[in-house]
Amino acid sequence: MKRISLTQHLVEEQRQHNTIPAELRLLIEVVARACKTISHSVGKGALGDVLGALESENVQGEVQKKLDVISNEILLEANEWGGHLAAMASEEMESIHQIPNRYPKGEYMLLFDPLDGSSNIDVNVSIGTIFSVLKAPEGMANPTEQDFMQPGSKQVAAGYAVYGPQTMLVLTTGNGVNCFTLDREMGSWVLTQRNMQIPVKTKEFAINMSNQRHWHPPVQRYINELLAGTTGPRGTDFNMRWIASMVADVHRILNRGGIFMYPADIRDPSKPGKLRLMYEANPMAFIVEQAGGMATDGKHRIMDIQPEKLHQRVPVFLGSRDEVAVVTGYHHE
Ligand code: AHM
Ligand code: MG
Repeated sequence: MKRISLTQHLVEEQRQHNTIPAELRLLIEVVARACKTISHSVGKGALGDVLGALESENVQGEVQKKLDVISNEILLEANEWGGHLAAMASEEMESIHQIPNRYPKGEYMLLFDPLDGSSNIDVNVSIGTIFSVLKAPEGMANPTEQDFMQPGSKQVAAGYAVYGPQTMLVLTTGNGVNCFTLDREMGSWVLTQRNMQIPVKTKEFAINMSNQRHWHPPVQRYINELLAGTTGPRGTDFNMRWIASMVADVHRILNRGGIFMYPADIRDPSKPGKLRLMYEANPMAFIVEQAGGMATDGKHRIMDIQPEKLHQRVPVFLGSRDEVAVVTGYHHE
């Protein structure tokens, strides 16, 4: 098999589609390199003294794990000096991170969830990094938080790294979705899946069932119908998977179909769901749509939502098109 590296793939994509300017390519390569470093720390586990929690909490009041903070620092340090970025934002930081004045500034803005699926860190289950790239407003040397408030449809690139039995990088720049596997001996990303496509139909769903009693009626109805099996309205048996790591759940869905849901519920109207629009929902929605799937907040296309806050939460329904359409339809009835 001819090995195609991440660099070669991006250069070829630029020649073919003209959508990856050199600056964006370098930015993606720096993010990919940071993910390699995070993968290395994750792989060390207790031997690298990276497990366990810190005393600190992040802006959402969640206790930070050591690896959350380590991964955040790796991404900040790797991306600060390259000259491709105007600013960064992270799930782990309250406000945006300006590029220090000692470095040149570029035209892009990077957003990330440095380590997604934190509850899995200490039990050696797949976790990941999610990122999204936006353009800074023209001529803006020091973007403000307001400049990040762009709908997901404005993303120029999005991707995730999944740290599982293998470390993989899944990436879109708007011309389909491609997957790279980290060759640990060579330290390079090798293209292993081209143009990933989510099967349109599925018999597999992913949701945290322990919240069932709190869901709104459209979600109750949809899941009850799936659970009813062959004698129910869907006339078929559905299977369930929940890794509690969005990256790993989405990765499974990209490969063999399925629907992933993290709905809002009746408990706290000020918290519409758990997942964050800018670091989780938007980049995953971009990837899923590019792979022929669908992503909504129950009512609207996720990538059309006009963000109001950096750490805004949204309900998420994404994956195989036909199933996302059904549950979205129930929200409109
Ligand atoms: P995190 O960013 O704090 O890790 O939280 C996001 C994660 C998702 O990866 C996953 O889908 C979800 O939280 C799991 O939630 P739950 O604990 O309800 O199973
Ligand atoms: Mg997360």
